[in-house]
Amino acid sequence: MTELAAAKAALKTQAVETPSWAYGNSGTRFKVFAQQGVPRTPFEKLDDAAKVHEFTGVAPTVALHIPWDEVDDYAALAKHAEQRGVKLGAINSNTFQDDDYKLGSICHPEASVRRKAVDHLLECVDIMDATGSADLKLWFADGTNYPGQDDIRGRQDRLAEGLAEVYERLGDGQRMLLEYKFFEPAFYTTDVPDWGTAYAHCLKLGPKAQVVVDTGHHAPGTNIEFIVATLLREGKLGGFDFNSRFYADDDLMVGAADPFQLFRIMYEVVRGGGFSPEVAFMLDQCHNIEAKIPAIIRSVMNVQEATAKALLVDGDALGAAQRGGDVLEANAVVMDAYNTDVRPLLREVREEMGLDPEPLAAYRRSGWGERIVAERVGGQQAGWGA
Ligand code: PSV
Ligand code: MN
Repeated sequence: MTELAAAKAALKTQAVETPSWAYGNSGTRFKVFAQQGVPRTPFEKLDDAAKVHEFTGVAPTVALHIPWDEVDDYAALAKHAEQRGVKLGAINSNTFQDDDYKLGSICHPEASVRRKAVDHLLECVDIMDATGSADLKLWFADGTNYPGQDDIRGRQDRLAEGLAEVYERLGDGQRMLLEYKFFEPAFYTTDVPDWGTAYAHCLKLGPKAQVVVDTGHHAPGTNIEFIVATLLREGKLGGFDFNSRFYADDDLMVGAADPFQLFRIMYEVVRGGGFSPEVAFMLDQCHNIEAKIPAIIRSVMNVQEATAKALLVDGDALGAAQRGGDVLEANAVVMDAYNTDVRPLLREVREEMGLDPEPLAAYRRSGWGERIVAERVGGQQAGWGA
């Protein structure tokens, strides 16, 4: 197979998971701007997600957030997804929106609050059993705001204890993905602030615990691709929460702020053998001012473009330049791939997959956007906490 044919084959098997919450209303802490036609139920979120998959061909699963996507019958929700051509993906826990969690959740100083948080995580595993989801994605808002507020080391012990209980509950084929974030909402210490802390906990827990890299959760200037390369080398990269940041955890469309960084990350994924079903490629974004479904289609396309460029890096030429100490040539090989216009290649890939080569134009022509505005009248729109 030529390199181009191999790249095309890989692009056809790509899978980007979209987040249910990106289809609902969201905003900053200053204002949530409601949009017309936004889903009112988890079922309607899946209807929208199915459209993203229909036009991109590479967004076959949808992540849920509990309790935002709480329903009486999860098997029925899974069936609804399948009827529309998608499947339910990672179950995201939410231990950050109850008053009880003011001082943390599974790291809280009070045993009763820790119990409540762990019970929620166990409930999420029950939901995974019903939906057939493989991944439990954990992000903890836990931390402290002031020196002395709580015992940093004691909080780590509580974290380890809570995680261990949930880990024991995981069934065959189920994993926990532990996400880190350097600050917010806590501002002095965060209990899982970085990949090292997440890695240390996952290593102790065992093979079903893996680290998830949310691209927006790093300090400015952090070399995220180094983290990706290291976690892959250690067999501990469970997945990504893709999004873009200019300043903090901005949750903008992936590839919008820094497409070169996304390419560098995807290059390490390809280089490290991470372009496989063992690594979950998820979006974690909010579309506060832009139309949601087209923004998610654009994001999926941005991931595809970065991946295509990463697949086009000439490995032989790069290796030769690296071994020969030819710094400029090695850099040129990488930049040549990055500067390739891969849009014609992706159009071909889509045509070969039986898709319209232009997903955004095809979506616009489909009339789905107008239809949901006309039909989704009344009821309460989904959004944070809904
Ligand atoms: C936290 O900032 C985070 O990245 C986690 O993944 C949450 O579950 C998600 O955002 C949704 O708010
Ligand atoms: Mn995230």
